Amino acid sequence: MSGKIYPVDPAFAAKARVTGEQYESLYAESVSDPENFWRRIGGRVDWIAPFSQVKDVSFDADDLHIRWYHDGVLNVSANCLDRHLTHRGDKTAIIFEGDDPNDSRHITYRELHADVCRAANLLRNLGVVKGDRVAIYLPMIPEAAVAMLACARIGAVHSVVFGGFSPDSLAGRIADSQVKLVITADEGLRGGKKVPLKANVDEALTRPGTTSVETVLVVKRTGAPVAMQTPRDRWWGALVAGQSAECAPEPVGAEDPLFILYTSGSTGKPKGVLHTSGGYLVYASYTHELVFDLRDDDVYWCTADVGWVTGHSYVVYGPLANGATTLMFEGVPNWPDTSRFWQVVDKHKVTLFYTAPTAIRALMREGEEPVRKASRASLRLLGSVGEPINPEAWEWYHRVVGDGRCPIVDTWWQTETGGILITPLAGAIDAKPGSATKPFFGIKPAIVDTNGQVQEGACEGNLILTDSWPGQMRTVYGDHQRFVETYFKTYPGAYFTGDGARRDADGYYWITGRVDDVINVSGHRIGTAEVESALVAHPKVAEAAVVGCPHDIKGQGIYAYVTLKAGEAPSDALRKELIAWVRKEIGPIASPDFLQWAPSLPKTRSGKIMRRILRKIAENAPDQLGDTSTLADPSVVANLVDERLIR
Ligand code: 6R9
Repeated sequence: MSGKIYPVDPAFAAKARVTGEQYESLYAESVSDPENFWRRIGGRVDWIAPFSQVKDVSFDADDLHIRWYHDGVLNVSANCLDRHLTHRGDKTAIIFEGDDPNDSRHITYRELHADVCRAANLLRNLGVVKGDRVAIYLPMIPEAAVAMLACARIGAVHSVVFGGFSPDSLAGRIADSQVKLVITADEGLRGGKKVPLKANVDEALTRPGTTSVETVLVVKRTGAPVAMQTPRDRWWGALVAGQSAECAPEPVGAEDPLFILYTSGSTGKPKGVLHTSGGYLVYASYTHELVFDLRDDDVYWCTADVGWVTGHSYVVYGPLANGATTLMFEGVPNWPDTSRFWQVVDKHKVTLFYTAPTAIRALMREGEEPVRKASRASLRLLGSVGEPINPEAWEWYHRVVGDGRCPIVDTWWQTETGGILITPLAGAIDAKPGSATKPFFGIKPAIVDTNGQVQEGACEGNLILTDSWPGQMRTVYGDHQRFVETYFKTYPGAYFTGDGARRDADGYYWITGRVDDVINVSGHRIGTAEVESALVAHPKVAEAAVVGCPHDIKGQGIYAYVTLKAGEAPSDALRKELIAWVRKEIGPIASPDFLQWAPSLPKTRSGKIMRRILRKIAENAPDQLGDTSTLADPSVVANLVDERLIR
């Protein structure tokens, strides 16, 4: 089970930022003397006032605190822009590739600096001050990065909401952090289809709890007519044009918040993951430089949307802090055709390419021809993120996309971790398809058994992290107790990732997937509880239970069991209606792939739904249901097995 090995390419290693020997010695130093290690690495950021403290951390649930560089003062946007102006002012910071293949442009660091200053001045003039929350609900256009950096420039806290989320999901996020200003666009454009972003904002702002919003700034993207409410709604373009292109960066404490990003958990509403400024920037930029073996002339493309953490750390903050050229792609992999990714690679001479297994699997299904049509000669390193990559997809990515000559970095991390934690370094660590390999500097993973005992050597269990790193989340916005409960109570003294993992005899980590009630759909986290509460909000639904099921392209699909209220009859029309309902309540990514009618659900005598059983039925493994004797009514299982939708 140790898998096939792809050794480090000696030619790559000869020029690599980190070699095998350097990895071993730096890793050893980073975990034995984190204080000195991170003191040195902290110097990669420009500080307005230098830090003297490095690490101040306790994972003890009764005294939980995580602080890095906490007496340092900096400005994140100045680190991403101003400090590059002398040497890289005319270098391209952002390459924008629009949904339409004829729509692209380059933005230099100097231009981006001016755009961000204008936007920051605008926000200030609209009354946004340090600490205020700003929601960003935009497509993948340069204005999204500009808006994020403008917030950072004035010390405002951004909360980017993925453009695929519904008005209700947006409203929930706005209400939770009492957002003062929303930045959106008239419409988004993806794969030739329009997304009514402004109309969604209008609808969201009719929901309870959203009256904190004073201003809605609207970027013109498609030019479609949209309703503008005065004085609330204002056009971004006209207003930024009138602002000064200079804006003094606000001095921000290392531990002042930079952003909130909502992510699904196993229970309740999405959590507002809070990241702060200093440690986050050190960690995002450092991992970006080393994991992607970054050079000054690289053209780096991460396909993630800024609505996800990968878009924060590895489209915007990491690359820009490193003075890199980062490509922002508005479109989708299969429009106008399934060769699009590789056409974009050739068009902009992309050297470093970072995408998700779900995209690789979808493209793999189309065969090699759409890939082979493009040269891809510029590529030198490939990355994967978001979910476990199955070895078949890894091999195809390597052999076809990378022509067998580009190393692959399979990077494991989470919204909560701020940056990559387990990954190969291409010049240092031999790859094994399907394994995220070894911990990055400063990261101390451990595997625990069901009793919480840390295991040694080759083993399998739950993945924990026994020490902090600068990019770690600091709290759940507005609910510190939930932070403590979710991550630090299960295994006292350690951060619990929610993932299962195996470690092989070579010390390689193989992430096996979520061990909690979170489903990883196309690399996006969906809480089963969220989908269940959307379903039961429908007037005809009495009860619902949602589990993950295998899915060829998405990795995991959403499998829902629905019990209707007395007097309601199942029908195909109702099934479609319920699926559409979830789409509308949460967003298209949460639509159930399968919806099975359940006359009743398997429950324990105390009334708890036995998801273990439902998962096995959804996996088409009715012979592995295990012990059903503790069920209040074991007979309900037979019906569910008979009627299962995957066989
Ligand atoms: C960055 C990101 C986090 C969850 C995580 C895990 C899964 C991410 C992975 C991976 C195996 C990888 N995950 N990368 N599993 N191998 N290389 O995706 O953040 O959206 O918060 O998801 O994704 O299950 O716990 P996020």
